[in-house]
Amino acid sequence: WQNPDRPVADLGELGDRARAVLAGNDLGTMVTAAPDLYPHMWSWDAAFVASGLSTVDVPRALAEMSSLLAAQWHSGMIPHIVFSDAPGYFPGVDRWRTAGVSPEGVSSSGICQPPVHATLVRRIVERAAARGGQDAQAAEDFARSTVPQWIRWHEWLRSARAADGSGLVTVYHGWESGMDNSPRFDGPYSRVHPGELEPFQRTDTRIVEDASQRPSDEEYARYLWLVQQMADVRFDDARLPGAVDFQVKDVFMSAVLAAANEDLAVLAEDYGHGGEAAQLREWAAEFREGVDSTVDPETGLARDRDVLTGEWIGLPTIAGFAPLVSSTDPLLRARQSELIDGPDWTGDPRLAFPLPASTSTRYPELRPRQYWRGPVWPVMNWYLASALRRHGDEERYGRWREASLDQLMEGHFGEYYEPFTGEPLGSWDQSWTAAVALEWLD
Ligand code: 2M8
Repeated sequence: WQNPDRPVADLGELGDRARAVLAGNDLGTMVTAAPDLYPHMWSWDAAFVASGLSTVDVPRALAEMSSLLAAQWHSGMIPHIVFSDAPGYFPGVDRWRTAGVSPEGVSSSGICQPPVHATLVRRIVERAAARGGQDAQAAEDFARSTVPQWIRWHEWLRSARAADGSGLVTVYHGWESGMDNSPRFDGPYSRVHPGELEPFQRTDTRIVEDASQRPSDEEYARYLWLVQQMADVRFDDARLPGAVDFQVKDVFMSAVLAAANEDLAVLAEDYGHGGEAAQLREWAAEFREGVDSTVDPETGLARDRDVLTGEWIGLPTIAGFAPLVSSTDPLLRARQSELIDGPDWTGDPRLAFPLPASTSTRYPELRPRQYWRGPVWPVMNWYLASALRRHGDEERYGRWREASLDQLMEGHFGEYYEPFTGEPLGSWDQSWTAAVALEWLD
């Protein structure tokens, strides 16, 4: 892969271009996840985007989070897509059949995504506080008024998705994990047999013309079948367990929630909701322990579990490093850190940049160009690196920062990258990629 047209001259230009990508994708009250492929707001994308934006414009970053919160369901769920008026994405709001279920005036999907929000809100608030003046005031006002909504979001996750006290969050769709077609879900999806499905036309493969970079049509049929099953019970949390053919304890999402509970406890204490902080810390511990308990002693990787069959899912994907996000066990952290430096991951000498791919590059089923089956995702690398740093690992953070900036200098802000050639894949000008470029540069 040789970049013909867009190499970036220096880090200053990288920052300018990243800011231009976010400005170009900004509809005013939401930054779309990508210009053509994803012309709406995605829940976890919005949190990363807001964090990146806060390096430039704190009020705009807070407005992004407010737009997302405005779509919160009465149950407390924050939906995975908030739809803009732009056409061209499938499945759109009509296919979701959320009208009458979502709050009045809200146009959204009916499922959720990983709860990175509180972690990134805390980051934005701390960044703004360090700046002082109006930014600090705006962030403080935002935190004070929205902490209860974030708490409701976490309460919903605990009660609707992890009431069993396992410290592991159930997802009813691969889309909820954010890693849609990761091989982690192949087993559970192989047991989803679409029945009579309303006909559909995909739009993603019209935009990403090389279909091998996207999930297959067979996979999409299963995705749509699950949407239909959930819509048929009107996304009623109590009825989902009896209605949906896909139920997985998602270890990575659980780690995200453990970390976010810690962050929300800090925000709750600082901004007038100290009474709830102890509960949030209890949940943080519960999910932290839940994640640690899934680690396969042989491979050292954390595992998902198929709720419907009881089987562990122990494939070598990036989700196996969930403990690096949440664990406080020094031995486990040391083992995972060593693993991620090793030849199956960032130590593979064939890599264009020493960064972890979404699936081990030694995995026989690796698909280096296909979405969550192998490519390197800049957003994941930043999220994981910031978790490493928070646990004191400045050294690895520094290495990944350098490699990530090298990777991004080709200038397309790709959604994901081919691990061995560094070719940008999927969408270009992807918002969360631009956002993490700004975070690395900050
Ligand atoms: C991808 O997912 C959407 C469905 O939610 C899609 O393929 O249409 C995933 O990478 C997801 O994690 C991400 O939030 C979304 C927008 O960037 O795209």
